Amino acid sequence: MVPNETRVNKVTAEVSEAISLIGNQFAIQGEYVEGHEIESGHINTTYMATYESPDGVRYRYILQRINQNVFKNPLAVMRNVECVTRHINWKVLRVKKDLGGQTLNLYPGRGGRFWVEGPNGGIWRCYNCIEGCQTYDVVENTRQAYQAARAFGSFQDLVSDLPASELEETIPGFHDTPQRFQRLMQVADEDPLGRLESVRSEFEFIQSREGITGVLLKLHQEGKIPERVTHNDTKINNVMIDTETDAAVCVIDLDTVMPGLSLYDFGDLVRSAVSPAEEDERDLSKVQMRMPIYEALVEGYLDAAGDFLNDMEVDHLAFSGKLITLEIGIRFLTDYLEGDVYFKTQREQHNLDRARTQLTLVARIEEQEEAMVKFAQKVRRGRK
Ligand code: GN1
Ligand code: MG
Repeated sequence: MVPNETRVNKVTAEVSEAISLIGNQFAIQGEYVEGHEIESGHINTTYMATYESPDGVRYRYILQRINQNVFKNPLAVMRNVECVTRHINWKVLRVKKDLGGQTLNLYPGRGGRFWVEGPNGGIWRCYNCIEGCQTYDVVENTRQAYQAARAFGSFQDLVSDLPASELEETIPGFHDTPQRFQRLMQVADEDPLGRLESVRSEFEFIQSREGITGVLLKLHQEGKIPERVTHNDTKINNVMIDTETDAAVCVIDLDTVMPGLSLYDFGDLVRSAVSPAEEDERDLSKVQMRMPIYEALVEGYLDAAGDFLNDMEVDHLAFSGKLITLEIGIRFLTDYLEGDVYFKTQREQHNLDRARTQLTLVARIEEQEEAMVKFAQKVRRGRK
């Protein structure tokens, strides 16, 4: 994989001081040494804080402020994360005794909860830092794809006995693709910044695919695919990979864990792994659907989750990749038309660049969709 080299940034003395003020509110040992900013994801603000214990050993912690523009009820997010991390830790220790990897843990804060309020407001939580690992934005080979998919399949397995009713729907309609489509139509109608004309072809590409947006929700309504506890943000850089062995160690970013459809989780893996291009690549000729990577994703996911996914789910693995790629393309384009109010951006037209890679990938998947469907069915037959 190509490591995301820009993940850890230096911070000013002022920010470092602010990090220590937050960190010192959590039950972590030692004295604050330094802080760094982590460029992770498009949503939350994330820092790494290093503490030194009295015997001179340094420990690192992840401090994260929940983006309340995105998560309107941050305490519900925290309740979900607490529930899931507790369940996974229990299950890894008591049921899957062989896993033995690192898991995500929350540290208690002042006030007895797993979050504290920052000096300038906001809800912060503190996680352990998964050591010896890295996240990656682009998959380089099939081994890595297999590992990542197996990790998300195992995650699905780990939470399979957690009742969905324990979790709150923190972002209603998060993977309601028809609703995402309607929202784009509405924003295009209003066209607040007059950007629609410049994205006419992207917009029409999406419009012509309205018919597929409701396929998975309909299968669910018809009782053909079940609701499960799902991760909902299974992009490839949400798996911690062991720097030395390339083994997937731990799935991170549990903010969107909610009741949902497994296929959206598998689909997001396809979206984020099959192309050798970054999500915001401007040279669209680099956006490709690499069949061997897709095949490794199917093998890895089914090795971990194949025993409980039903035939209908397996039949739609390829489709799910196309659908969520379209969905994220819709969301990036909507945000571009609205003036970049949701996803963090680093440059002009950033969301438009992102939308374009997604829509190009949809087209690349369509070209090979039939073979992709057949492959998943073949693997399913082989497992029976
Ligand atoms: C956001 O947290 P992060 O940046 O990995 C988004 C996902 C999108 C993703 C696209 C809460 O995820 O839904 O798939 O960007 N998360 C939220 O890269 O909206
Ligand atoms: Mg996320």
